[in-house]
Amino acid sequence: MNTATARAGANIALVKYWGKRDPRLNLPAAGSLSITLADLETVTRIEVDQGLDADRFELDGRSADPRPVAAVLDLLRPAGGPRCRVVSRNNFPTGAGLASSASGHAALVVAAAAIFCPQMGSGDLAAIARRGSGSASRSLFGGFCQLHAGVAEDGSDCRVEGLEEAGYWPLEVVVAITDAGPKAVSSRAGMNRTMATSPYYPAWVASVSADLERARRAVADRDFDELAEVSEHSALKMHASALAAQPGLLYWNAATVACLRRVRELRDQGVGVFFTVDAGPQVKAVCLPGQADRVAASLASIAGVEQVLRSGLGPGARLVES
Ligand code: 2P0
Repeated sequence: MNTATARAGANIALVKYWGKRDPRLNLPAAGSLSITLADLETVTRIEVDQGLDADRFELDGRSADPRPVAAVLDLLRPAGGPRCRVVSRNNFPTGAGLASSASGHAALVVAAAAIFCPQMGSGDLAAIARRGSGSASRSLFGGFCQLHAGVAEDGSDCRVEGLEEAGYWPLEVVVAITDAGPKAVSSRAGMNRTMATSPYYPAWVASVSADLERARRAVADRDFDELAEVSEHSALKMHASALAAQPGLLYWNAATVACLRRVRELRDQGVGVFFTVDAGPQVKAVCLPGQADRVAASLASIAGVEQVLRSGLGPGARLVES
């Protein structure tokens, strides 16, 4: 096969990943638990081109740095294997804290494996996606999944466990975009700085396994109130550890804070909704089925909210017939 196209949804961690136990192998210091989105996605086409002497990468219609893409391709193709033309498109703002690196790497790995390693199983694919971006391994799975950090030095027990498919609990996500521009500090740089300088980082890592247990149980019981509590706790704790870095990482703006407050007001009024925030200023509001219209209208009315996106939960990364 000389060409392959794959699509992958972004994912939103409810128990966050923030920090690594091995930066070289990109092994997380603690596990994470996420939902995969249906409607915020990356579509990536790879074409082998024997005439190229280096990989080419086009992202959202523009030529982009091919090195991260080449590094992932090198994990899948034979040494000295052919170079590729990679064309990738996100249907949502890139690099703004909306998990574009997760969906992007997941789509890339699935398409590249179809060309170079068609027999590869999902566990090995997830490990390669993780090397590209820790959160990407979670976008290989649909619905609800958990990334286990493992303890083995070679990363062999760092794996993703599918918990439930998307239809098990059809939650909806409303994303309030408060600044669609690229963020000032990447997730990778931000977590490295937190690991190196935040006095709260050890406490963050030590507390994640209890959050994972709580979140798993909440998903198994479809207990929304419990999932809301543990998810908001995990997000705020991740940001607390980042705020305590030197210099402190402040990913939020005024509209971010206004959205967080609004989500809590709505919940106090009986609306099934909770928030989470990643390494950027956007707020993701996770809603019980039937609640997203009200949540979206309320967040859209906040000063500084530029746009509101919506998504249901969706499947893991997959090939597209080309
Ligand atoms: C997460 N984030 O669990 C957390 C919460 C952002 C905040 O995973 O260094 O791009 O490539 O492994 O996966 C974003 O970090 O970091 C991320 P690398 P990645 O979704």
